[in-house]
Amino acid sequence: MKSYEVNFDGLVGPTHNYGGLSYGNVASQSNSQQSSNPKEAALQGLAKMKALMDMGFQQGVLAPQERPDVAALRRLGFAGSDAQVIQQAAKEAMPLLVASCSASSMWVANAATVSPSADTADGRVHFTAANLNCKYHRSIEHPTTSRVLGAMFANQHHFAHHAALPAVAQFGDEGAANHTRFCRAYGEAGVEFFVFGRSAFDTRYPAPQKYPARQTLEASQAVARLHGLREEGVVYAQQNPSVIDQGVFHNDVIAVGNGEVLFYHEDAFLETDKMLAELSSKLAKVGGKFQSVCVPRSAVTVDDAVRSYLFNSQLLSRPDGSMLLIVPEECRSNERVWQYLQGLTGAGGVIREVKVFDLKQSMQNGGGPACLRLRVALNETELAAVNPGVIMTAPLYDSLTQWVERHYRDRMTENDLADPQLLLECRAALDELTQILKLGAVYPFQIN
Ligand code: SUG
Repeated sequence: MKSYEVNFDGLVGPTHNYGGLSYGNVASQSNSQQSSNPKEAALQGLAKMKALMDMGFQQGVLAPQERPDVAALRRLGFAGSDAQVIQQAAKEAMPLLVASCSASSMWVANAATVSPSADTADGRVHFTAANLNCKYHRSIEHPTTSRVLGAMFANQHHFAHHAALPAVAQFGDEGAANHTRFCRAYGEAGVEFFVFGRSAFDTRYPAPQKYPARQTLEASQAVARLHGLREEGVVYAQQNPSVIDQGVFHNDVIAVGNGEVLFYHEDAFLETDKMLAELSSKLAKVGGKFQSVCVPRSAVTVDDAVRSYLFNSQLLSRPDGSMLLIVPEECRSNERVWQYLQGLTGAGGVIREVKVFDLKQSMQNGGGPACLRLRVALNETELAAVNPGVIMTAPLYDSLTQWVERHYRDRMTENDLADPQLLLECRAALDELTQILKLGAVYPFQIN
């Protein structure tokens, strides 16, 4: 049976703004308080989805969330009408209003961890929504994420959904951003690679000194158990704490894998040789031949990687077996990174082509091409069971583009977030979106 990797991209929500909310994420911190352009952000994302679809890749779309999250503000003690809740929060606790307005659900690599049916004990595709509990503005995403994923992958015969892990730092889980899967073919059993930043219960593991390690070993292990993965099909590795301290807040900022290939920075992991050997032997047991492409620090420093987002790229398989790398424009403007990429594609290895996309609106908050997509490997039968409303087509691209043009503002600052009218605009837009994507009622304002 045919199988595919389907990339579901997060549609940028109408409140996209630069709130400076993510300590440890260099771009988020350095662009704090700048004015953003939600319309441009959404159109940049849609352009990438359309381009990948036009290249022949399977592409889907994941809906944004209801923001401002008035219910979250009410849980923090703000009261009255919706407008009063927003105004009171703006007056007394602006950082909380900003957090409740974040469009951070666009980075759907953090929405969930997904295990394809070929890896799981019950032969279903498993999803665990990420609790994202390291940052308040992200910790409020998972209830709606679960409803949206449930509406997209509703068929219980093929899809199993798990609630987010307990919302404490010991089970900090950031989803697919710290998870990669290696396989010979998408429909065959593979090796799932979980990368964690620290251990919550075992003091033998080192931890970063400056910035938080968002993913724990115990969270990754819990996800592997929930999904029914075989021990032989799982490899755990620790991120190098010193790169977390340099701004690598997720592993997908320093490594990306696809098929039988891991593309990574020399400083990305601890005990790299042991980890590569385990990946290689476990992949061999399911018939695969592991290949790694290491980028030496002498060619690209960790700082270059963090600034350019070289590794936050999409590594995609082409029909001839070679691979294509989708990188952000920031890679072309970094001389060393661009030179490295020229050498890489010219060397006759597996990665043959690089395509550049302008995702500046998202990049300024630390979200590159890979952050914007959730990968779901599906066989033909499973793909046919996905809600067809969320699979990208030329007409859907046109409808979504027109929807963005109609509903989005082209400038957003803190003052705009305090405007109660914004909530009404967003709800009107999202109500229409659920009809376009055929999701049914998924937002708090639609179900309460
Ligand atoms: O969680 N930025 C996100 C970026 C997530 C990128 N995802 C992956 N690497 N997979 C984060 O730090 C910034 C929001 C603000 O500051 O307004 C933010 O949430």
